[in-house]
Amino acid sequence: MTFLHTADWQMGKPFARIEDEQKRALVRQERIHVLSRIGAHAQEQKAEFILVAGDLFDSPSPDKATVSATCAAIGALKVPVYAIPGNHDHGGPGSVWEQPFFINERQALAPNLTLLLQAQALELDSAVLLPCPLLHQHETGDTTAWLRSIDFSAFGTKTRIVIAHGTVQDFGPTGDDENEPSIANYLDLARLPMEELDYIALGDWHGMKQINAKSWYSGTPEPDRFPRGAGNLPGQILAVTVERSQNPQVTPLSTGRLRWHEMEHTLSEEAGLTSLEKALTSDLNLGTGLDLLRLTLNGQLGISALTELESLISTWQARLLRLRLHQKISIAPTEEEITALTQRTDAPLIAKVAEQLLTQCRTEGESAEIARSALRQLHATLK
Ligand SMILES: [Mn+2]
Repeated sequence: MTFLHTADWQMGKPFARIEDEQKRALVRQERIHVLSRIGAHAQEQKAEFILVAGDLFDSPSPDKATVSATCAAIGALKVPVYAIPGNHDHGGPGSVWEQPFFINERQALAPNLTLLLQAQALELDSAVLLPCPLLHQHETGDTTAWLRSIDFSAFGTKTRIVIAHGTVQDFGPTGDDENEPSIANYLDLARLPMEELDYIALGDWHGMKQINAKSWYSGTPEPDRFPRGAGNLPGQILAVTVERSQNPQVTPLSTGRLRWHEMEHTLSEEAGLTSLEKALTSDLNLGTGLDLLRLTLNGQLGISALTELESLISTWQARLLRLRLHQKISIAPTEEEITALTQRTDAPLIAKVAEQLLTQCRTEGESAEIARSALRQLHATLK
């Protein structure tokens, strides 16, 4: 039996840091579009169903347009979809899952979607789903605890699949969810009766990750943030083929379309801006309208080169869906520029001011920053 495992769709994620309204809409829309790519994989793999291991929506109160678009995209999937609530869209009173608008849209547009809102087994023809839904944003207890003491003999030879959302180990100071202390929603897989289970579909970690022979995070199908180190592989779903009492065969399938890049580049007067342009166009192959870039620039540039850089940056700001720039370049006027500013027999006052600004530029702090800016303006005026 084969099914697809996905999680962390986070439909309606606002992407508020993308200033341009059209680009922001495009990035948001891509999260809906990814479902059609998941659907194509479902057909190709002859998947019996699709599991969503939490955080289908980005918030417990998504707007109506997001609810409608999501339900329509799920309805187009042609296979049953089973989902549990995660920390972003937790269940319980007042949750999206209880709102009349969602209930109506699910019925009208996504009759193939089943929400698993309770920790209780759901028997399908070929498998038993064992959901561990989150009913609060921060669950202090382990949502998988109920599986430690149930009678598995009732399920016979059906494949047993756990669906859970949370942290299984300390991946870093704050887990994967920047708003969450890693201690919340902790899943103690070591305490589960592993031999009674066949697959554990995990959500919350946005990269794909295998935890043990039977437990995997699928990651988010469409990347939603800049890379977090090697080994974090978002933009995929998992095709899982599994039988009772056998280790699952898990195949990652690519679904992501947006490209989130991270790059650090050091500029120098000698190398000029060509090295940066080459890095952006040939190395990263940017410019397809699907790229977002976090760029850190180090090094030193002269006054004219810095102005050229600004124009290059504004071009890339237009081309990219987002350019997040960490500008750490210091100004280092070239010999020519220094001469042009300070050796002015025709304007001794300008020469004097330029001398003072140059001295101030070489210091640290705010006054140096102001001096650099003043020097550039002075240089521009004299050109
Ligand atoms: Mn989550």
